[in-house]
Amino acid sequence: MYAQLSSIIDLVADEDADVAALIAAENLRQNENIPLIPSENIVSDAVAAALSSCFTNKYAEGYPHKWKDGVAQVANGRYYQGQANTNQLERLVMDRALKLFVGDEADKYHANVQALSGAPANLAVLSAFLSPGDTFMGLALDNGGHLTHGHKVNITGKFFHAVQYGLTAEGLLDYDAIEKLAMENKPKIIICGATAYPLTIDFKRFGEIAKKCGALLMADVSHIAGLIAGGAHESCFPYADIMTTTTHKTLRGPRAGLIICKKELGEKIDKALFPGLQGGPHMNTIAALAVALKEALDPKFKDYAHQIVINAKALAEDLKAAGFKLIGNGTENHLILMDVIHSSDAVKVDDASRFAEDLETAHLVANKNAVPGDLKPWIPSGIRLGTPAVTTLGMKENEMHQIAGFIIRAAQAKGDSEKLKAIGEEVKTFLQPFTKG
Ligand code: DSN
Repeated sequence: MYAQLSSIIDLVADEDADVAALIAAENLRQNENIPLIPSENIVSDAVAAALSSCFTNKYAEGYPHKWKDGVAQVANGRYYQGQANTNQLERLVMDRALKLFVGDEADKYHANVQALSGAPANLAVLSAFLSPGDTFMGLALDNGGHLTHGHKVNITGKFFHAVQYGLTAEGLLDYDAIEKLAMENKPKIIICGATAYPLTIDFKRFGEIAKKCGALLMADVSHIAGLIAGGAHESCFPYADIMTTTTHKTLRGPRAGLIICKKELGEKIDKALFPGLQGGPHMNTIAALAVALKEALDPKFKDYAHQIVINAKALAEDLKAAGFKLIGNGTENHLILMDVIHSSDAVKVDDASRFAEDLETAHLVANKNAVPGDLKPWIPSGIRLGTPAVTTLGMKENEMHQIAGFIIRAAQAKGDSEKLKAIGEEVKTFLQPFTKG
């Protein structure tokens, strides 16, 4: 898949044949399966190369700035020597992140690019402003929220008092109900953002609710960051006080986390992340993030972001027409959530987990997912699909119609492994023009 992959595999093989074989096998798997998990994407050769660069060797605890009177002063705030290049690199990626997400308002915001991924980014923000037992609000996991938005098994739900909001029976955010809950509970932070919500989020309304109850608004835009960057979804700014995101989903960068906040909140967030939560940042990942952000600043990325949504809508329309029940009745972003148990007889299945496995037998990789109203989230009724990765591969509406056809036939196969494998062979042929081998 990557330009340099065969030489990378050869280099690894000289040292470790087992790992080289696994890398080659994973490359083959990625080339022979349609990637439909909405949180996955495919990074560029340049991002992949930066990830494997010599920056991986460098420890850089601290920041390329020091806080004085609430202002980040450009200075060497690291604890070890040898930081000439890491400091330049981290400042570069901070500047690019601000340019991409707040543009002309960059001087009012601060970026932290050190979170190892989304979960530590979210925990850093919560721990910056909450003491154990303090109240915050987030969308419940079984309604499309994230573990770190206050689920009881996660540290965010154990250490803090997490009030969870949900969706209406139709699968929509109910802003009046969220406002009522916020006024009753007076959270210090409200988190908006989701991992399985197919519609746009009204950040302005969330901002009004947060202001009314005296909370900070944290927008976790992990899923839609690339859509925001490319202008295909409204930005959370200026309504959010803090934005957190992973950088590897629609944003198409390395697996990492990014926090952007109002400047006056920056010092607390920086200190909560390091030394509060993490040690040394992964500078090779930060180098790869710099490359990914440069790619996202390119005008071509706007076309990419809009095509993701066009593709998701095309796929959703065909699936709906075939009888699948779509949560939210369709999609406005990059993902589709289907209640496959309560779909029409033509396509319904009796076990969503097994259907996810059937799809994989047919070389279509999606994930099982709870849908609103599921009484047992560990026995989900849904399948979640997304278009970021297939759009990266260069697919458009025509290919979405073909993918919908494969999914519909996989449902109609009702677990017949011969039929599923036959679809899989067709999928492999279909994918060949889109993969680099
Ligand atoms: N695992 C991510 C997702 O698939 O949405 C959330 O962290």
